[in-house]
Amino acid sequence: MLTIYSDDHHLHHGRCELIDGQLMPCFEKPERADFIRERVLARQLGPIEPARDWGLAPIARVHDQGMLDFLQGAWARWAALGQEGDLLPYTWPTRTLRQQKPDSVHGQFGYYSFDAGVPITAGTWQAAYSSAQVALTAQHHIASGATSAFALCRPPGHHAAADLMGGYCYLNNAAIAAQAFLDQGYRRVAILDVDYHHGNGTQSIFYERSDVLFVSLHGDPAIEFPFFLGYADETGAGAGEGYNLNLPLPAGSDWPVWSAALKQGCQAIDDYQPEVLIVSLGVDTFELDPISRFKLTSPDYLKMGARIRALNLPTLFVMEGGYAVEAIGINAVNVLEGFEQR
Ligand code: OKP
Ligand code: ZN
Repeated sequence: MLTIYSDDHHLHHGRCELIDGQLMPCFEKPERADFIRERVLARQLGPIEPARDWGLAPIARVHDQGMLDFLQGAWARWAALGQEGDLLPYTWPTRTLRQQKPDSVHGQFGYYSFDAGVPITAGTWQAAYSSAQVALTAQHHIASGATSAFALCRPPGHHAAADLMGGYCYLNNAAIAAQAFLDQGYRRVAILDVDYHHGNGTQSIFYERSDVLFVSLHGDPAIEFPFFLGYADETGAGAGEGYNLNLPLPAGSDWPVWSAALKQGCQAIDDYQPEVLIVSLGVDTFELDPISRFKLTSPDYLKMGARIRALNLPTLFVMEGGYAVEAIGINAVNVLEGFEQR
């Protein structure tokens, strides 16, 4: 399988995030992608190629131009204020407050985010932009006839909505790739999100559309981030009614529980008869993940890949979460090797 990778992800290295009332070093760190890349090489999964530059247009097909302008320009505005530390949002337009974009950089960051897990550093725009280009380059290979490709994206994307960043995500790489398929003439795209967290951004982008089926297995949002989306009764709206399937699972879910939900999700994908499958590949379902509560083991990821292969669809894997860095390469590449039945 071909892997697409960009070194630009190193340009994004946030310092801190708020966990359990304490400022901790960011879990979403450059070593994550480095370990995955090393495992791809060690297992000889296939060639690793750089991203090509497809420009802003395919990103703007999914994201709000105001948010893109903000993300691109935020660091320069922050630095011009004499600041050197990470830019973090801290006030959001929640209930009782007005939904309008203020003038200040902090106010605008609150307007374009839903949590504080999105530090903007000097290189964040370039890293997020290149992460989207990684997804688009892998998308191009599948549109050109490849049966699979691995977009080694970092930063991840599935929490990012059209005009909201959050949960370590700035640009929704999987959604940008899905829209690119549609813009190139595909009529039905399925997205299977196996990350531990609900892909609220991806769901919201396609919620009222029938050309993208979104299926997500994740920790029950009643007890898990992102808390405010991802429930089973969210089935789509308008033309999108019936094209959104959430499969929330309890804390402690292991392979028997998780794989039963995967079977249900795969049945829905099979019924939809998509022309292509995008897998939002998070491996934070791992038993040793520091911020998650599922119990998948490293060998389980081989079985996961084999199940996905059985759908018999051209498949684009887009990297999302996974924070047990010493195992992230093994687990992510296990899915890809299971898919290839090597
Ligand atoms: C991003 B992805 C834990 C706080 C977690 C955000 C998690 C974002 C996950 N106490 N905050 O879906 O892997
Ligand atoms: Zn996650």
